[in-house]
Amino acid sequence: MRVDSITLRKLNMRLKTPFETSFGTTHERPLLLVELLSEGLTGWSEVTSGEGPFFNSESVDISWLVLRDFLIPLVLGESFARASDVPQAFAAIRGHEMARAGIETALWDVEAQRLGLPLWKLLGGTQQEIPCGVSLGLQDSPERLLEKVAVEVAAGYQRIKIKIKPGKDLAYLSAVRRAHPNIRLSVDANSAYTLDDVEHLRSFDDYYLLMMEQPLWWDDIYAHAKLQKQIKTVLCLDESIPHLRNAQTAIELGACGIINIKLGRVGGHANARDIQAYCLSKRVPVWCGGMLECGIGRAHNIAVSTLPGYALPGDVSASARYWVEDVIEPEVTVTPQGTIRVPQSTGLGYHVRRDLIERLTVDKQNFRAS
Ligand code: OSB
Ligand code: MG
Repeated sequence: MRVDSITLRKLNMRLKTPFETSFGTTHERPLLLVELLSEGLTGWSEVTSGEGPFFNSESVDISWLVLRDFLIPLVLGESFARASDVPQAFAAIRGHEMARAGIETALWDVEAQRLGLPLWKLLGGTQQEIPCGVSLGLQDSPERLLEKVAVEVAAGYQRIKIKIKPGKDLAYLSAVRRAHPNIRLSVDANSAYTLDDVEHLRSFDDYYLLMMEQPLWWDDIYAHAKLQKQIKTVLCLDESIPHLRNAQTAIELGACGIINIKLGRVGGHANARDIQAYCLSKRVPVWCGGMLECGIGRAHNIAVSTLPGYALPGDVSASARYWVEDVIEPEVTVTPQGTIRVPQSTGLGYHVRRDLIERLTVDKQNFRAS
């Protein structure tokens, strides 16, 4: 597959409701889309960096610069037998996993189309229907959170995750647990606590959570291992796992019992699959995280979630929870049982709405092989 042309597009899409985490609030989601042309086929992907370097060290504008000046020149005009060969071409670049994933995952879409396969089948997926959960942002009051939880439970979602931070945790958690004694419930702190909070975090053990996601520093696996020894709630790492080696370190150290896999955070499908295969071999359940993606990133996440070992509901939910209008057709919908039925057509399995994308585009640059 020769990389003939790559187009980067920046879009601004307004979230239906602002999403607040311990690191900030997103109203407008800046999106960075990659359109890759190869021998007559078009692959699409989404770079999942945020508006600033708050989740990890990347941002939409930083990723754009790294793509433009470093990653695109390494692949433009080059031929790849398989999309899984792309990470090797980027071996000299440190970090910037989300930017790398932008090119790698677009080429996977191309490869699947070339072979006439749905992307999930090319990846080795086996599940035709994937279990879904939701991630609820920080709310102004426990009452407001209870309203949100009730809506998602009624919609059928199989797991509710609530964002927490110091001062917005136990009161919220106990209200939800009291109202819903039997739901699968988890919390995500996005690194809002420290090891001085061990006693406090131990009191979360009373709420029989499915997991506690990334309570401590984004880059500190050892600290999570120390915490895990002192609490019963199973820890799940998100920010701390940018590649397979950190997944191996975390599991060997006992820093977590579950891993959240995000395509962007780990540099694309090949790396995500390496982590999935390793976790499966260690019997560590994984699930697919989300980064408030539009339909293109969401379609890639659905494909990822079909692999063996994705045993827990992911954060991949219906388009309509985020967007008035999504950029794919049909939009992603969730069944009353809280599942997504995996599309059967080739590539991503959804039609990309180029007209809507053009209308929402605020910046665009094309790179063509000579
Ligand atoms: O930590 O999982 C996270 C959103 C932005 C940045 C980090 C995270 C999240 C979410 C939202 O939890 C998941 C989603 O609904 O896409
Ligand atoms: Mg998280």
